[in-house]
Amino acid sequence: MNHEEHAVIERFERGWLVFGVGMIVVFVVLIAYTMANFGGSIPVGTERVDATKVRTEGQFANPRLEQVGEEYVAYVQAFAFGYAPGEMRVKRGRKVTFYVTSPDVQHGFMIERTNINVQVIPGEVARVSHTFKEAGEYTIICNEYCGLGHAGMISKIVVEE
Ligand SMILES: [Cu+2]
Repeated sequence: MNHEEHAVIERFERGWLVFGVGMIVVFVVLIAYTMANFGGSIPVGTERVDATKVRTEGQFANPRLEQVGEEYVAYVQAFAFGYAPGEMRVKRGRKVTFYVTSPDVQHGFMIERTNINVQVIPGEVARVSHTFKEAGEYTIICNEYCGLGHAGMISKIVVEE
């Protein structure tokens, strides 16, 4: 290989190195942007609970949707094979924070047409939040296999104007 060819390869390599580093920067910026603006749909494990006492003690023994100031807080039990509370109704444009746990096996908590999609593990509380920007009915779906009733494990959240 003569000197000229060598220089060409160096330029070519440098170009790809710059491109590679540039892509890493782009990805880091995109991830940071997503976390800053859409971080609510990233589940936060807030606490541990005794799965055998979920139905009888603590916040989840009284599953509910509560209005707290301008926002909502929901304590949700995902059980085989349903959700409590059942249908939830909220106003459009208000932030809803869901705390979800299971008294039995693993479940999923996915709300269609949103980024809410979390695993519900017995013994753990998953926290996610979402602001519904459009009124309508949103189906909540269990997307983690939990037994024979799994396919019918659905609920809904109604967003009103
Ligand atoms: Cu399930």
